[in-house]
Amino acid sequence: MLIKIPKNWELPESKATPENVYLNRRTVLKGMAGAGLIASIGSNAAFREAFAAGAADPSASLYPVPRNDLYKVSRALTPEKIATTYNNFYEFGSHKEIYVAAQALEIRPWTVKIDGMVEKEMEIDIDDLLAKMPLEERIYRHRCVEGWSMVVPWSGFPMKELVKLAAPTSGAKYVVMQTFQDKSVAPGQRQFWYPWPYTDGLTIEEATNDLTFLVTGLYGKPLPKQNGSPLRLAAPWKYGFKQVKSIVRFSFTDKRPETFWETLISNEYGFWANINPEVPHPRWSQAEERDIGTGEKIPTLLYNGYGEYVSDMYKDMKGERLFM
Ligand SMILES: Nc1nc2c(c(=O)[nH]1)N[C@H]1C(S)=C(S)[C@@H](COP(=O)(O)O)O[C@H]1N2
Ligand SMILES: [Mo]
Repeated sequence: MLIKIPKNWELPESKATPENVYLNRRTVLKGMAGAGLIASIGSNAAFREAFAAGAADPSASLYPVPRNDLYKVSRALTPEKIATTYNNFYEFGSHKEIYVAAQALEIRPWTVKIDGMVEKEMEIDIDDLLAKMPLEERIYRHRCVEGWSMVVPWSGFPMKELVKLAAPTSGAKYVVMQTFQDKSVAPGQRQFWYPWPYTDGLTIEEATNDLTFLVTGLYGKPLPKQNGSPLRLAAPWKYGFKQVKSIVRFSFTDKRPETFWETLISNEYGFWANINPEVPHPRWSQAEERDIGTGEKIPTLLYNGYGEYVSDMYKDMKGERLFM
C-alpha cells in the first residue's frame, strides 16, 4: 500500500494539516469496506450498537454514583454522544472514529496488576477493586494536546486510594500506568513502529494529589470502551495523552519512566505535559482550544484552570520541561 504521508504517526493532532485529515478519512473509509457502514458512522444505529455492550457491563448497577460538588466547571457539559464518538485511542486507529472498533475489547475478566516498589505485589480483579473504592462523580475539563477540549462527568475514585492500597515503599517516586496489549483486538498494536504497550506515568506526589482521579464511569454509567474502560486516568491539568486508558498495570519505581509519546517523539511530548497556553507545541499554538461540544474557540488556561490544586508541586522545579 502506498502511504503518501509517512509521518502520520508523528501527528497525534489529526487536524495538524489538512493532508493528514484527508489521509485519515481515506484510511477510515477504506477500512469500512461498504457504503452501509460509512453511512451509519455517527448515526443512531452505530451509536446504539456501540452502547449495547455497555448495557451488559457487570458494574452497571453501581451507577450513578454521588456527585462531588467540589469539582465543577462553568462551561457547559459536552453532549454524551460527542464525548463518546470523538476519541483518541491509537490501539484502535489514529483517527477519531474508533468507537465501533473499540467494542472488540473484552473488559471482563479484567485484572489489574500492582507491582514494583510496593510492600506486596498484587493482582486484583476490577470488580473487587470497584467494590473497595469510594466511587463519586466529578465534572472535569479535558484538554487534548491537539487543541480540542471537552467537559465531562467522570465517575471513579481518587487515585490516592489506589496508592494507599498499593502501599509503595519509601523509595518509590513514580507510578507507571500501562494499557492492555492484545494485537488480536487492537489493530493499532500491529503497527510495529509504536512503542506498545501504551504507558504514561506520574510522580507519587501527583498521583496522590486530590484532583487525580481513576475513572470507571462516564455520564452516570460504566465507562464506554472507547473512553478507556474499565479503568483510565483523569489528571485534568495535564494534556490528554497522559490520561492512560484501559489500564492493566500500575508499577511503582524510583526512575522516571520513558512514556509512549516521549519514546516516539521526545522533542514534542514530554513527561510533565502540564497545560500552558503560553508554551506552544513545536508545530502549533496552545493559546486556544476548540470545545468539541459547541465548536467554539476558547482561551486555554494555565494548568487547564486547576492551578490552585497543582501549581505548588512544580514551584521548585527549575530546568524541567514542565509544559510539554
Ligand atoms: N491507551 C491509550 N490511552 C490514551 C490514548 C491512546 O491512544 N491510547 N490517547 C490519549 C489522548 S491523546 C487523549 S486526548 C485521551 C482521549 O480520551 P477520550 O477519547 O476519552 O476523550 O486519551 C488518552 N489516553
Ligand atoms: Mo490527546
